[in-house]
Amino acid sequence: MSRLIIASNRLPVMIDRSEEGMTITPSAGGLATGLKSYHKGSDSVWIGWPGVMPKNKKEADEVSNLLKTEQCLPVFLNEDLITNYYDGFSNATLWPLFHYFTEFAEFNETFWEAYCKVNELFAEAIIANAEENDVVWVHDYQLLLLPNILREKRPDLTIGFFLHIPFPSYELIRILPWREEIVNGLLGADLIGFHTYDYARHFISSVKRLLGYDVDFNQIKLDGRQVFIDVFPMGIDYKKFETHALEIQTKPVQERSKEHQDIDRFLLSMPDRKLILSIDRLDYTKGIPQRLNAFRYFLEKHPEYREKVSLIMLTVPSRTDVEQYQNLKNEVDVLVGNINGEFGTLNWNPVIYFYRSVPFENLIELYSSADVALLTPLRDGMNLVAKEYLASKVNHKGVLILSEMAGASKELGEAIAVNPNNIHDTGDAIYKALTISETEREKAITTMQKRIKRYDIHKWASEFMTALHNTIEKQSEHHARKITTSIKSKIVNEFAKAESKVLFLDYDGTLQRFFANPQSAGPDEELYQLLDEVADQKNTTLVLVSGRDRETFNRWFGNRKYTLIAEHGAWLREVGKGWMERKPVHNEWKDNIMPVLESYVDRTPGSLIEEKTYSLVWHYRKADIELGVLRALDLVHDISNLIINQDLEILEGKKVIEIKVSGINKGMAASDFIHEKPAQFILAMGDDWTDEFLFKELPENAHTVKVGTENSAAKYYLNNYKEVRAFLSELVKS
Ligand code: GDG
Repeated sequence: MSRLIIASNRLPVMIDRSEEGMTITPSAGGLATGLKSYHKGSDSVWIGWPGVMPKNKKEADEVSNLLKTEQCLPVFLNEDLITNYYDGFSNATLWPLFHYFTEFAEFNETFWEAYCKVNELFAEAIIANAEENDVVWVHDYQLLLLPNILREKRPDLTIGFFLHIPFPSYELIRILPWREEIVNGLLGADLIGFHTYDYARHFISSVKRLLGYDVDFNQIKLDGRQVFIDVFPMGIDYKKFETHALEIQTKPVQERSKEHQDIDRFLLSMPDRKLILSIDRLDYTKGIPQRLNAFRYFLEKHPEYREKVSLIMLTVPSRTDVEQYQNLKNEVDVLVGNINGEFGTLNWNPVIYFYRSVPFENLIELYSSADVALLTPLRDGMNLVAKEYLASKVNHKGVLILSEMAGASKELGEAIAVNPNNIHDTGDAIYKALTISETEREKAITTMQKRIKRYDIHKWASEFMTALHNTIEKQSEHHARKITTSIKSKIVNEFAKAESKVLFLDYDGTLQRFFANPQSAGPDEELYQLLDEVADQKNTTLVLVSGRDRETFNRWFGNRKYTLIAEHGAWLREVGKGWMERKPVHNEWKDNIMPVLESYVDRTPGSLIEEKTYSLVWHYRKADIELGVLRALDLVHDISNLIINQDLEILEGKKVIEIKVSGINKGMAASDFIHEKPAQFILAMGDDWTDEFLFKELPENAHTVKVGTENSAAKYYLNNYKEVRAFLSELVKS
């Protein structure tokens, strides 16, 4: 059975150096709790940075031994790597960029090199521990390159990836100097999970725009592999919060913690006292100054609430040595001081501000006491605090005000949604939260509670793992027809024995890779040599059959010993002879179609028209990828209406639409050829839609090979042009 290896920057336990030596404590995060059942349930292992830098081998061994008891393995990072990989590329480049704070994003070559290095170190640690076919689940933005490093070194592994922060729009990603590397890094995974559909959609758009891969719904088609993209909104350990909140509520007042008693006293000191709560790390993504300004606006607009409502703001220190964070701290300190100075009284502080973290017990007390949670990040991957607050409101007396920019807002539709940049809107939401009717409040919270109770952290983790295992099945379904060693040797044997042989080979995408500019896609020396060898085989005819125009084909292959079929079968040129037209031309239709295509070129920058003897072709390979696909759909619709009863047909190829005289296709050309020159051994290979005619028309005994992973009438498939070349060289070497 395959084992699970989890990889994340930090481990679910933390190691600290104390006077007695190293100590180990569990970390409280949602991820650790959620994956615990998987982690502990099998002989799985969790790999990550333990949080300390051992001074010597003895200390390193001590850390490793402690971690072993928790099924964890360390990746040790030195100070330099922490500065450049963690503080640098992760937190000063990716974090601001992915949260739409481009002005804070630093692009620094040293950061990048350290980031690559640490991703390599993680890969080494995983590979050293991974058995064949193990499953690896990689987490978050610190390890974006890891999936592809693993894929290249260990293709047997099943790799999942989950991103905990937003994946931003392509407009942001395109700024990054290492954008292709980052997107390619992720594509090493079999399954990539995001919190929301928006993040998934942004990722797919970046893949299409940067790398040009075809995407079918939620599958990205790479050379010979598919990557699945899906949405898994992370949940919390609902039961844990609910149970603790129940315990706290039922505790007699005198047994409650000092902090809880303080809160109780505050609430009871005046009738109608209300508490609004916010909890976050002190980070510029959290919208803390905007929130304070909204609270000030609320107090100005509703003086009747003065002395009645306080905002408890728990702000956890974070990245304290970074300048932006220090500036933010100063800004928040000043704002809190101003509001308290302006509105406060001897008995009342409008903002109760804590700049520290609190133990879990106090956290639950805050959650269960607060009448309103005011969570207004400017960007947030998910925001678990929102869910934790809801789970802790066991008496259902809570209202959630939640930023539209938090991933959680997609699931928590019953919350009061605000745009955190709109101070007035947020201030009015506070008023609404305080005046909402009891029935409405209870209905909203119970609906949300039901939802997040059902899709909790355990469900989240198990859904991801199930989806990851399903990708293995889907990939293997697809591999059923892959040319295996035994199929290959069968074909090679037949080829060696046959007395007459013909090979029909498509050109673009089959023998040569795709180029953005089709004119640059001429044959390279390696290909010429290979094709010459094929054509030189005894009793063998090599036929190149393509949609290309005959002038180009003549220029590339005119002096070679290959038979050429150009323009989808309209023209044939046998070795040593001139071009022969296979069907009389009727071309008057072009005058009607050309203006339509021209109007599409005008409206689709980067697209172009090619005129061939029997056809007109609209290419959109160089157009904006999404616009191109949209226009192609429209074009097919427009042209279909125009060509009724005209003996014309439309072919949809890879980023091309071709309108051509019907009855001319690669299949008919090939079958006419076979009719004239029967052969014992027939092989046909092609990657495109137009090659399907070839696969369908050839006799049953022909070996037909699709290049690529799409559905096909071919019997077998190979992944890409490189595999085709390797296959042909084996054939000729036999
Ligand atoms: C990433 C994404 C995404 C906070 N203060 C205290 C405390 N906390 C706990 C909360 C909660 C967690 O920290 C913070 O939740 P976030 O949702 O902000 O999660 P992060 O791990 O910071 O961030 C985020 C998340 O990943 C999950 O994918 O939601 O968008 O940025 O669990 O309870 N806990 C204690 N004392 C505190 O003072 N004990």
